[in-house]
Amino acid sequence: MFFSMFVLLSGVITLVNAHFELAYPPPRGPFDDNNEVNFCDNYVHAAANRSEFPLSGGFVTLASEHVSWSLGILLSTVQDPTSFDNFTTSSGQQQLARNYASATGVGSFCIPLDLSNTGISGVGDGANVTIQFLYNGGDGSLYQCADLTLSNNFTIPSNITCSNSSTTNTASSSSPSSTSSGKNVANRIAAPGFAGVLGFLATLVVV
Ligand SMILES: *[C@@H]1O[C@H](CO)[C@@H](O)[C@H](O)[C@H]1NC(C)=O
Ligand SMILES: *[C@@H]1O[C@H](CO)[C@@H](O)[C@H](O)[C@H]1NC(C)=O
Ligand SMILES: *[C@@H]1O[C@H](CO)[C@@H](O)[C@H](O)[C@H]1NC(C)=O
Ligand SMILES: *[C@@H]1O[C@H](CO)[C@@H](O)[C@H](O)[C@H]1NC(C)=O
Ligand SMILES: *[C@@H]1O[C@H](CO)[C@@H](O)[C@H](O)[C@H]1NC(C)=O
Ligand SMILES: *[C@@H]1O[C@H](CO)[C@@H](O)[C@H](O)[C@H]1NC(C)=O
Ligand SMILES: [Cu+2]
Repeated sequence: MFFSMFVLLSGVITLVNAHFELAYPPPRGPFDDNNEVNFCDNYVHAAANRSEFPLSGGFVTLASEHVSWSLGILLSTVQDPTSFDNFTTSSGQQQLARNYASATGVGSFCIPLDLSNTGISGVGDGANVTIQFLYNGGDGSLYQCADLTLSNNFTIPSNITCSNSSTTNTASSSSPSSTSSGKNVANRIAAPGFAGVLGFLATLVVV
């Protein structure tokens, strides 16, 4: 009974705190958990230092802290996209570099992103574009952006690894992970879970 309360409590608290974190390409600014509900994680202007990104055969990596989630990737060809309007087509629809797709698992994910076949006008060698990640793990839409310069001759450095390492069980997600972003996730999930357990034990003492 105590064990099941433990699992239940830490699970609930994890859900309340969990989000997602873009790892590669680097986001507009340092990850801000509390502002992820806002446009571009509340970094309103494009970064001056854009990341080079391959026009074809690219990939993105992120850490998911929710077990069940969906992800779409919007694209803007505006030099300094400051609003969701700047990520729409001429007919006002979301301009998608990757269609929404659902996935399961907490941990690190690598998602292929070939921008050369999106058919979006203005996407080409040397173009400045911004991609905006739209993630939903069940607690509303969350956003992070990366400002890019596309290139035909750029290859993602080999120290940026593309692999998935996840678990669908949050209770075991504090086990060591092979990637740094995985560790971050595990730490952030473990901390509130542990605090929750302490709170629960404190309640028991009071009662
Ligand atoms: C791309 O953005 C950089 C600044 O981030 C700017 O210096 C450069 O002129 C832009 N390139 C194009 C093709 O607009
Ligand atoms: C841009 O520079 C800032 C400040 O030095 C840094 O935090 C950020 O990671 C850099 N972004 C990219 C895409 O290199
Ligand atoms: C970007 O969005 C802003 C605010 O909605 C709008 O005023 C501006 O015209 C847009 N820029 C482009 C190039 O579409
Ligand atoms: C790679 O492509 C970019 C964008 O077209 C260009 O600015 C750069 O000079 C190229 N670099 C090499 C080494 O060819
Ligand atoms: C990858 O190596 C480059 C130098 O080649 C370094 O600047 C960068 O920080 C490394 N990135 C990671 C994620 O280790
Ligand atoms: C990782 O998982 C995502 C979501 O299920 C999937 O789209 C992607 O292709 C996977 N990546 C690799 C490298 O297997
Ligand atoms: Cu969340």
